[in-house]
Amino acid sequence: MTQNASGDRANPVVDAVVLGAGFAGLYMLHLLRDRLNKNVRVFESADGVGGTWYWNRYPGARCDIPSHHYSFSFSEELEQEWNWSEKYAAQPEILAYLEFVAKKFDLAKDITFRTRVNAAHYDEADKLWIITTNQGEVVRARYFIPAVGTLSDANIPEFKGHESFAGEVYVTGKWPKEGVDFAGKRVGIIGTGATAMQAIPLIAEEAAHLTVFQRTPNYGTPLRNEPMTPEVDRAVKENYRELRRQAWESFAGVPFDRLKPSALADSDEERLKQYEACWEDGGFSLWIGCYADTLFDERANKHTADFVRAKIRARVKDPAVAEMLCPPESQAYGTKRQPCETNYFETFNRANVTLVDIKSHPIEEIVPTGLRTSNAQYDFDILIYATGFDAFTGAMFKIDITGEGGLPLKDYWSAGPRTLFGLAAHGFPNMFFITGPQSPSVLFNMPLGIEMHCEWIAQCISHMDANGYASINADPDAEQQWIRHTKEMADATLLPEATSWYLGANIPGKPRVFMVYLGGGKHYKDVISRCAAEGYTGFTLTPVTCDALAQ
Ligand code: NA7
Repeated sequence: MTQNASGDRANPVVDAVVLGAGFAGLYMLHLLRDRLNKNVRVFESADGVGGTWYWNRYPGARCDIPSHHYSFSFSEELEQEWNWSEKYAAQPEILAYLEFVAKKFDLAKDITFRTRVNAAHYDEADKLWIITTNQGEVVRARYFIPAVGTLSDANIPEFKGHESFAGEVYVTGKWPKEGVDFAGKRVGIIGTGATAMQAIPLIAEEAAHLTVFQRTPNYGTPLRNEPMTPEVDRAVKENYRELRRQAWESFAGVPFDRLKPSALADSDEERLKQYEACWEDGGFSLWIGCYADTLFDERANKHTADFVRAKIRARVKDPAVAEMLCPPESQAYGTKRQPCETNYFETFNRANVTLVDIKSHPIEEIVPTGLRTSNAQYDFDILIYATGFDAFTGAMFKIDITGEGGLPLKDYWSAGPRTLFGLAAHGFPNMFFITGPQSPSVLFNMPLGIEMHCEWIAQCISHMDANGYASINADPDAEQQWIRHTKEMADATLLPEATSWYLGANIPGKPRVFMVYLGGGKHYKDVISRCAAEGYTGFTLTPVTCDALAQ
């Protein structure tokens, strides 16, 4: 355990403070405590574990990577013990899984729930992080690991009059535990992203009327969820190591077996056959498992876009509504996050659903009975914000984090995140991010990406212990090189052209910087593994001083 370097008895020193008890916080705690024998405190604002899967309880919330893949791989016993009931698990089941993990590895006893960390300041003299909670507790820690999630800070646009609505207001990313009763109610929902596409069909089935306010149409494709059969479950469990190996070999941490190199190399007939097969497979198959050039080449991309638009037109009866739901040619396919849906487009064939185009006629004001756009007023009893997140940096900036010289992280990142591998930032020694900006993060299977980062961090801490290092700090040159490399990888694709949250384009005033590493999970893993194997090249490691050892 870390020495109490400055002898401050009131504020104990622990080895590590971790923020958040989602996939990342849970595994980080397990690794540090149970494998490295560290003294760890985890702080979590909710009253239970789950992170993203604790908060996102809205109707229809489920993963869109198959459950057998969207789960921890570190424990074969856990893999065999847990039984998924559906191909793509719904939120309650993923939350139950994380609760099961917490229980199995006895994690809750080291998590302080209902507690938010307000500040984390690096003390250069003692090489410790001083962490202050909203309960007034101060903890000093050698390592600070904010595992706060990439999509955890809900974006709630401040429309004029936003507090004046007299009915019930809900935010998808902070959905009430007790659920919402839509029966007989008129509901308005703002947003048509991946979240809204999951929620809208289910809300429409219950509500008296649902009005959908759409700013940008999206290229939704079918998820094709289905119940898990004992045969499929058995086949996966007998072959799990090989499946995980394939996942690690793949670009996004989930294997697809249909991927062909180029849409342009195929004839019209072959291409249609390939698109139809991927469409039938469902999930992300069309997006990342179909043609390798879909997200790189405009002509290849246009073929997919045309295919999806034709599908939307075939599914929506009213041609005018179908056109509103079709993304325009100027919007490339898959450059915003691919939403996976179940009966989303058919929902607009229902008599109790109205689609409103708020790009042509923007929302001007929220009023007590509903909202007013530039050309009409809409009244409802329930208003839902499905307006996404301040991704990557939002949750981090809610905490007053300062590094060397008292520099706020917010200032260091004022022109966009600056990291080495999305794992660390120069001037913030002994602080690690999990699936941070400029790592594959949201474009890689999250549980596996989290494992990769937690294991790298644990290995790094173990290396520091073994070699008598007190601190590790990313070098500015290496960081700059990584930022440049991340930009180059993104610029080789069509993704930076979209107004997506990958770039922060959904948040007014946020710098437009592409925040995901697009070199692929396998390559990324090789890069960070090599860095570790070569003694943490790109980082400066500072030895424990004789003074500190003497205490
Ligand atoms: P998204 O994908 O950011 O979608 C948010 C939606 O809300 C999208 O349709 C936005 O339109 C709309 N939005 C956001 N702000 C406004 C304002 N001010 N006015 C009107 N409409 C607005 O978030 P999701 O929660 O759906 O998905 C996030 C990720 O969570 C998802 O990809 C999964 O990884 C899990 P826009 O497209 O910006 O015009």
